[in-house]
Formats: sequence, C-alpha cells, structure tokens
Amino acid sequence: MAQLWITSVPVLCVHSSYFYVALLATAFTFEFGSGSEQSDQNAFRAGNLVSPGAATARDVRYLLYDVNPPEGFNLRRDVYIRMASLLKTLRKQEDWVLVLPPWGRMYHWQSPDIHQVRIPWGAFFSLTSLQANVPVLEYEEFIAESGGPFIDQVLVLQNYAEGWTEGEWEEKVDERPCIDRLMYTGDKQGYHRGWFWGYDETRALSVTCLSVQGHASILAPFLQKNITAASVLLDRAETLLHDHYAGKDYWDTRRSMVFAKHLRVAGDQFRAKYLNSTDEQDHTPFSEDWTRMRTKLGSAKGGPYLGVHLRRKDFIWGHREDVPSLKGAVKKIRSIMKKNKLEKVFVATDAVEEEVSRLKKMLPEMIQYEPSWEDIELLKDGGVAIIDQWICAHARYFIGTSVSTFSFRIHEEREILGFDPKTTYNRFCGDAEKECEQPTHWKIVY
Ligand SMILES: Nc1nc2c(ncn2[C@@H]2O[C@H](COP(=O)(O)OP(=O)(O)O)[C@@H](O)[C@H]2O)c(=O)[nH]1
Ligand SMILES: *[C@@H]1O[C@H](CO)[C@@H](O)[C@H](O)[C@H]1NC(C)=O
Ligand SMILES: *[C@@H]1O[C@H](CO)[C@@H](O)[C@H](O)[C@H]1NC(C)=O
Ligand SMILES: [Mg+2]
Repeated sequence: MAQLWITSVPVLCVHSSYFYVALLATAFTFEFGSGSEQSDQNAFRAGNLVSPGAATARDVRYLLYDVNPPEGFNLRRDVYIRMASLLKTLRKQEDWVLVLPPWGRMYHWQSPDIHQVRIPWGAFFSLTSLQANVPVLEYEEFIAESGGPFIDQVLVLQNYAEGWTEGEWEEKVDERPCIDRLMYTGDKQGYHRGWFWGYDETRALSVTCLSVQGHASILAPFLQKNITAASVLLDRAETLLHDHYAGKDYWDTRRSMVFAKHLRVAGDQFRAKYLNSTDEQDHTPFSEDWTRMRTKLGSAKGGPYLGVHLRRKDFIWGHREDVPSLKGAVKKIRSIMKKNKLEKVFVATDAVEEEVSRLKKMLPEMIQYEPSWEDIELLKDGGVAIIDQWICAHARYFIGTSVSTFSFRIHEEREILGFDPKTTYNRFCGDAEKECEQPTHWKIVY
C-alpha cells in the first residue's frame, strides 16, 4: 500500500517540459488501488446566476468529482485546481457549477474518537474566496438545490488498458469497458450505491467508465456534446492532468484557496504567543480578498524562526533515500539556524510519538503546535495540519521534505506572501543522498 500514497506526486516536482512523460511513466509503473456550512450570498452562487427578470428555470449543470481514496489532503487540493480549470472551460458554453467533495475517511487523519467524515469545505477554506474564482457549492447545498441525493451519471476515469506507447503522446477520450473492479454496486431499485463521501442515501442513476489521457479540459467537449446528464461525477479525477501547471489559471485558483479564517486566526495567535511573529513586524500583510493580494518577491521578512516540515510515516517506511534520519534532520536544522541567526525553530511533523520524543531529546528547544483533544475535535486533523502549514508559511526560513505535497503547498503559500525564493524552496536531503536536487521555484502569474 505504501506506494499508493505517492502515485501522483512526482508530477508536481518536475518541470513542465517533461511533465507529461513523467506523469505517464508514473501512472503505468504503479498499481492503482482500488452539517453544511452556510456560504455567503455572492454573485457567483449558483442560484444567483440568472439575470434579474429571467425565468427561474435554467439549465444549470453540476460537476462533481472524487479522488482515489488513498490520496491525501494536499494532493486533493491539487486535483481541485484541475477541476476548477475544467469548470472554467465548461462555463464558456454552459452554466456549470462545481460541487465540492466533502472531506473524510482520510488515511492520515488518525486522531482517535473524532468523527471525521462529511466535512464541508467551509471547515478548511474560505468559501467566499473560492467563489471569487469559480462558482462552487457544498455537497449538501447541491442535494438541496438539485432535488435530492441523486447523481445522474458517474464517469469513472481510467487510463487505457493497452497502456501508453512511448514517444507517441496523444490526448484522447473514449468510452471503454471498466478495467478495475467497480467501487459501485447496483441496488434493488436499479440505482448505484457507492462511497459518496459517507452520504449513504446518495444514489447514482448510471455508472460508466471513460478512458482518458490528457489535460482536464479535454473532457469539456464530451461533457457538453455527448452526454446530457444534469449532474456528472468524475471519479478518479486525479487521472486528468493540469491544463497548464503553474500558469495564470492555476495560480488564480491556487490563490483563491484561502484557508478558513478560524484556522488562520489560531495560527496567528500561536505565532504571536510563542514565536514573536506578527504580520506587521514580519512584513506579511494579509488581505481577506485574494484578488487584491499581489506581493513582490522578497517583500516578506517572516517571523524570527525557522519553519520545518518533517514528513515521516509512509515516507520512511519504504526507506526512501531522499528522506533524512532524525539525526540528519537535526544536524541540518542546527546549521540553518546558525547561518540565519535564528534562535527559534518551529517543527511540523506527522512523526509517531516515539520519534517525536527522540527528536525532542536532540532538539530540546523545538516548538510545536500541540492541540488538545478538544482543539482537534473542533478543528479536525485537517485543520490542525493547516495551522502547521500556516505557521511554516510565515517563518523567516523554511525547509520541507522531498516530494511532499504538504511541503509544496507551504511553498505556494510563501510565494503568495512574497518571500525570497531562497528562503522557501529548500528540502532535507537523505543522509546518503548524492544529488540532492532542491525544489523548483514556481513564480506566480498574476
Ligand atoms: N498536523 C500535521 N499533519 C501532517 C504533517 N505532515 C503530514 N501530515 C498529515 O499527513 C497527511 C499527508 O498527506 P498529503 O497531504 O497527501 O501530503 P504528502 O503525502 O506529504 O504529499 C497530511 O494531509 C496531514 O494529514 C505535519 O507536519 N503536521
Ligand atoms: C462524442 O460524440 C462524437 C460525435 O457523435 C463521437 O465522434 C465521439 O466518439 C464521442 N466521444 C466519445 C468519447 O464517446
Ligand atoms: C520581538 O521582536 C521584536 C522585533 O521584531 C523585538 O524588538 C523584540 O525584542 C522581540 N521580543 C521578544 C520577547 O523577543
Ligand atoms: Mg500524500
């Protein structure tokens, strides 16, 4: 199972020139395993799209999607960007709305006795910010608006059974027999039942498989011309590639993914209390309206601490050579602190308790965000992870873990805040790693 969690990761760390090749190579070498938040009334809300005076009936269509179950939170954030891009293409011709797949049943969310399914996007992100990019709906709003827990058509995306012949890249879409065993089963009434984010009452009217090879918007003609279903769920949406990785549309969507306010506030309070870090002192001004946020590289100073993201768990199980031992990590941390004259170090990690206590012995001054059980119950493991990311994003210097999407999202957050790239695109090297290539700097296109 371990390798499943990194199935789609390499695509994020390569240059666009060999982007497709790298992804396809990856896709075929790995076996793929098988309370609604009230959003603000905003011009983009689905119900408001008709012009005043127009008839109430309109031909709105809903795009839903889901991702391969083993994929973690931060790769899912990347898939959202691909879907938003497809939605923008669809909207050039028809009135489509993106339905946000509820969060839950995530492998890494392991806090005991905490209910972590059917979590709306509003728990983690600012919905008004998302709305300023594309029209989005929480799943429960979709149920209410579309007339019940029914999804007209599920399209399970898959690759081609015959694979991909090297050197002949071709973008294509074809209805094909399902390759993997379907994760949907027929019920007595002739509907299809499936996971549907823990909404047991949800049913699909039809489920078919679609072989696809290409960027997200390649599906637009098919969705517009070949099928008429009002609501379409693209399952295994990570199969689609970015329309244009790190282009303007990518960054617009990325910038719109503003963390929910209560999480930012919790992170800011922690920074002020334990790290002597405030936006004013650190030159990291924040605007609630992301469309107005435009910083210069190097304008942000950051708080007087080193931010560290040390990814462990499944990243060390395979004895990956690009991940350091704890001892190696501490050595690097000390050398960065010395070089940058930083006395404080904030550590975000998913390490197991035993590792954390070994780490603390070697690095007694390390500071961690340590939520109580009640905090976790309120914020969920997903919210706690976001607070860790937010604090790392405001550090004077940051170092993350090789090919971790958790670290990549911190890079982007720092890019948005305007940090000098030298302070951001850093990663630990494995103890015996020879060529330790550092992360790529992706500049924002405004
Ligand atoms: N709170 C916290 N959680 C973490 C940290 N690192 C990893 N995690 C958890 O582990 C998951 C890792 O999966 P993912 O988001 O896919 O990132 P990746 O696997 O590192 O590319 C995160 O979503 C978190 O739930 C950390 O530093 N702090
Ligand atoms: C969509 O419809 C067109 C025209 O009928 C057809 O040529 C094409 O093969 C269809 N696409 C798929 C994926 O079925
Ligand atoms: C906090 O930082 C400011 C400068 O940014 C400094 O003047 C002040 O002494 C620091 N406070 C503490 C308690 O370290
Ligand atoms: Mg992952």
